[in-house]
Amino acid sequence: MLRTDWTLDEVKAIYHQPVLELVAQAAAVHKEHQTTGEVQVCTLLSVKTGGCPEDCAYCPQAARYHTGVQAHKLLPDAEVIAAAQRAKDSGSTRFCMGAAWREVRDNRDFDRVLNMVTEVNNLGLEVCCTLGMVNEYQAERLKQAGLYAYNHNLDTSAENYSNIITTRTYDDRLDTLEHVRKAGISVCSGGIIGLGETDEDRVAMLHTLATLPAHPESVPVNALVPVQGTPLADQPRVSVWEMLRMIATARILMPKTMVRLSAGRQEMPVSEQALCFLAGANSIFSGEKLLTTPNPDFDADKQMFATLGLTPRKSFKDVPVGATVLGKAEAITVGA
Ligand code: SAM
Ligand code: DTB
Ligand code: SF4
Repeated sequence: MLRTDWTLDEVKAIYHQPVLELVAQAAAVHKEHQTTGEVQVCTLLSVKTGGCPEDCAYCPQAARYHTGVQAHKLLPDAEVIAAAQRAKDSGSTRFCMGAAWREVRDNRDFDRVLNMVTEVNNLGLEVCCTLGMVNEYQAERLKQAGLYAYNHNLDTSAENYSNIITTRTYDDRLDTLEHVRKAGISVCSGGIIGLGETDEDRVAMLHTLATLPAHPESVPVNALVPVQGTPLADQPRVSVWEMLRMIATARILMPKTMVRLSAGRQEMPVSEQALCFLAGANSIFSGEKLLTTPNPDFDADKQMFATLGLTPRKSFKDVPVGATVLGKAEAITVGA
């Protein structure tokens, strides 16, 4: 039974267990609700890099920080489609296009992104976008174009949000998630740890995600990649124990959700990543770059899959969006 009525105290109690107890509990939930050993492989492409007007303190693409990221306008369609084809040929089943926009505008660039969505969808990939805030109408257009999933992270707790970002509010973020959900697009939303937040903030963010009207179909857990020039450049790196607590708690709270071990893998030995898979992570980004920072390439991940006996998960297209909703829709996926 999926629950969206978790109390903050319940989440706290799960999160603060001794770490090995927590991982064991999450592994049991994982075994019950997911196919263990199967990991979804997604690939990212920054289709529009840098020059963003927002002030997200972690982000190398914010125009106001001088990070050395090479900004570029929206890539040509053909270049994006060729990158998607390469990702597919390398075994990726989901292709996510990111743009350093505050929000989508109804202009020619958006029309071009809609075309890219259609073309990538035609390749047989699950197509995902992360373009900043969208309204209901824009979400509907993305859906019509063939968008499968939309990524829009809460990033941290509501309480900590204004310490990290001042150019928009937590409610703006939640509104976009509502628009995406309403359009029937699969929701991908998670956060970052290592921003200087407390355990309370981490618990509160997981509580918010797990008590949305329906669980997000995917929850990325990012470790901050500290980038020179951003206000968070000198943050200490997060430890594997912190990642494990986040991943395991997310797995227990949202048993059917894909939990993604996202940014931060470049610095993690295979042994640490293995613990994350044990704790319930079942999705990764593969390919030598995330959006602007390095990431393990397909060959490195192929080797890791061989070492750990993991298999890439098939495309998700036959799973109904909203399968993580309580009750009726859940019954659709039981035994699937
Ligand atoms: N501009 C859009 C937005 O903010 O929603 C989409 C692109 S934005 C770069 C996507 C996500 O990347 C952010 O929400 C954040 O979670 C993550 N991210 C950005 N910089 C990061 C960093 N240095 N380390 C880890 N995650 C990061
Ligand atoms: C997510 O949660 N993490 C990805 C994806 N969604 C868009 C982005 C990570 C970006 C890390 C910093 C960079 O490469 O620019
Ligand atoms: Fe812009 Fe997104 Fe980076 Fe924030 S996270 S500065 S909105 S690209």
